[in-house]
Amino acid sequence: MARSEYHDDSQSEATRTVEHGYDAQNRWIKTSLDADGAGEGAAVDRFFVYDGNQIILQLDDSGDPAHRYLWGPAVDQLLADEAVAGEVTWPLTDHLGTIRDWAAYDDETTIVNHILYDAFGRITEETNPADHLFYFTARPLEKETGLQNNLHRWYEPPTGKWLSEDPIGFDAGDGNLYRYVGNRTTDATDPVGLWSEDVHYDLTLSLAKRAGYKYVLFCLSRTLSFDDVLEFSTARQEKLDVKAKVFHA
Ligand SMILES: [Ca+2]
Repeated sequence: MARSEYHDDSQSEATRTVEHGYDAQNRWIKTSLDADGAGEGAAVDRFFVYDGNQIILQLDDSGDPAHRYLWGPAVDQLLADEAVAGEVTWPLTDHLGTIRDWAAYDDETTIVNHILYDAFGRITEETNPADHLFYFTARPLEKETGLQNNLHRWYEPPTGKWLSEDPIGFDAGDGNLYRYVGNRTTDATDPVGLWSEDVHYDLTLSLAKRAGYKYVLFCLSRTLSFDDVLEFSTARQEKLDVKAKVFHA
């Protein structure tokens, strides 16, 4: 459990508190918002149920389902948000998976929310702020704090920074522990938050898997000898084992 408090000044009581709950796998499973902090109002809870690394259900304060989410096979590929008490809305995303529009369909398609962002994922305009959970790169945004959850780290879009160090530390091969995939954001990705992968690798693996292949041999753009490939493959095996679980979950 982690707690954030908001104060008007250093001497005053909290005017708002937010608590986060996590499970044993470090997944964010609960937010408790006390909108008036030390005031008389009670905190309101939200709970999240996961399938692997994706939130598939959002439960309200009573523990009843409020939203159900449908995911595709690609990294953070959100396909639909079903509000239990409302309608199904469909995200229209860009190449990063960022949701630019939410659409509803009832004989005809209607855009129910159009969202504008700055380059670092901060929402600059939203035509109809609803209780959607997913925004920049289709990761969950906690509007109570303005923070985006990325499994092992929270990201703060207004400052464009992670709030904590890379959980794998210097194993990332980067002296700066606050960077994402060594700043190679145009050709690397980190779907789980514990390593980086070449985007071409992920794309090839995904396509090969859909085509029914069980094994894929990857080579870098330079020419590799067979020994190079063996060494490369062995070093990657541990990652692949874990990754396979993620892909086949
Ligand atoms: Ca209170």
